[in-house]
Amino acid sequence: MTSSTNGEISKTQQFKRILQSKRLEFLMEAHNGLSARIVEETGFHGIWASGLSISAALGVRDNNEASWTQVLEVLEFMSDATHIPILLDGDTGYGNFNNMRRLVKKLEQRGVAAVCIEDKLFPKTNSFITSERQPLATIDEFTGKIKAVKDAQRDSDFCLVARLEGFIAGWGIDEMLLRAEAYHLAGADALLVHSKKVTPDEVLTFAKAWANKCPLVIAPTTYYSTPVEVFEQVGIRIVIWANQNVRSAIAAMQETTRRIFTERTVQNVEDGIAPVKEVFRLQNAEELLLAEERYLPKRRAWTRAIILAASRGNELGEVTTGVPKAMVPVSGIPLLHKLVSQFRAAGVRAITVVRGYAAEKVHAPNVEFVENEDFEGTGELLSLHKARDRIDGDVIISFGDILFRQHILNNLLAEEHDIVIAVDAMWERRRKRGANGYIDYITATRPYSLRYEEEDAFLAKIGPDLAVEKIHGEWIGLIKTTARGSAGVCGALDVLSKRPDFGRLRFDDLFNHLVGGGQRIQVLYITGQWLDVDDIDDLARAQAF
Ligand code: SPV
Ligand code: MG
Repeated sequence: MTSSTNGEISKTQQFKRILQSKRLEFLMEAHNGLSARIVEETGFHGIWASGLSISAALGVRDNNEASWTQVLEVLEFMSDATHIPILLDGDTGYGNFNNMRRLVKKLEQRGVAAVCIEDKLFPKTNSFITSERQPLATIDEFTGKIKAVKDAQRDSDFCLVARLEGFIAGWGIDEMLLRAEAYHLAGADALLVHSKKVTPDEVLTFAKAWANKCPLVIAPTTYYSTPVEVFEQVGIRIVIWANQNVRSAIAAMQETTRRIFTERTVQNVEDGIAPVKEVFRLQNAEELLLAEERYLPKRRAWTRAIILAASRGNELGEVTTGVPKAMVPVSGIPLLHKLVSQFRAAGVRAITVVRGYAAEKVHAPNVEFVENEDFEGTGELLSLHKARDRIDGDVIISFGDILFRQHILNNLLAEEHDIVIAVDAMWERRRKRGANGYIDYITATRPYSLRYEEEDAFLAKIGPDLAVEKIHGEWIGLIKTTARGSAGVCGALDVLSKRPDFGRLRFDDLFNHLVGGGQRIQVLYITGQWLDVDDIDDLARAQAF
């Protein structure tokens, strides 16, 4: 049904208003959901679902080669994509009165406001092809069809436009008026007078003789150069621009395709075609993103991972000559690739890798890269700062030289606090020096416990020099932030980056700054099941991990 459910005026009522309008109204051709949406957003009050254009877009002739249900499918997309009424070019109704009745039922179900049928025979031919040879339906047959439509429609505002093909088939004004009278009496809500002439004479003659007994519609495809005021003066109600969208699409596609073919590049056409973003806008991609936020249980698909992979890893010696640590193979697969697959397995699609040393050697499928040219002798925060504009929304920040079991990442993603860090409670088992002899020990509000604890643990302090009795664990190099947490991290980076020693700062400086400012950082305890690759021994362990 086309009636509205939310207080808006229904599409059928909208179309009725167009028919009753005091001004000249225009319908613009569309042939699929995309063109229909463009017609609507441009400002037209209604859409002409052209038989010629729909069949052309489907790659077939305008001879009822597309079945009526195939046309219906196209209409459904058009109707779903828009809020303005659609007048379907229903050809001859795809059969006799009975087929017509069924068509009306289906059109109403799909929110199509009106149908136009022409007084020819099924299968029809386009009016501009061998028109003289096209036989007209008898008046009785066609008026029977009109009555059937009016009896079949459930929505009293559904409209029928009866199209007169008399001029096209070579008949004169008398036959046209005779038929017009009969169609009007049978219940047609409006008449479409068609002409193949390059001048508007026929339609103007008809309009004057008809004297507004019911609204008149025209499609000036051949007499397009006539100013619309001329139609307005004789009281014509609707002008249909019947096929200009499919024709402009054809011209544009031919030109673009030809250039790409001959020039063997898309570079020269790129600026002249719609950007991909415009495609997304027309598809209303934004709405889905908002709906996902509302309805999806987890927002991992939105989470971005930032992997810091700028350092060489000097402790690995020759292994990292010309190849950064992140690209060192572990069981044949570069560390970075392992990390990327783990993030993907957890549903994280957007991945940013900060690279620096031997950047040209750092690659991974479907990730974006941010360059850190100042990797030499600098701390981690400088690298992170290079990706500052990526710290937005839900984010996972990871060192590029760690390996961990998937559950660690999954558990981190499931935590809800604004900033969460993964901390190994079994730090004593490792007792190793990290990169540059540095280990991120932490003290939390409570130690790890085997029992179920009501209270989450929060970071109190982090650094390499904590008194042993104060150490509750070792941060493994994984952080998760929500949008609020990301804003907090960015704020802290903005402050710290003004310090003259920013180039040497590390994550412990960031965390301590945040904690000092009152930010709560949740500690997610894990027990082993991870490793970092700092030296040759680590690498050997990693092969077995
Ligand atoms: C159509 O658009 O399919 C029409 C109008 O029937 S015209 O092509 O101008 O005849
Ligand atoms: Mg047509």
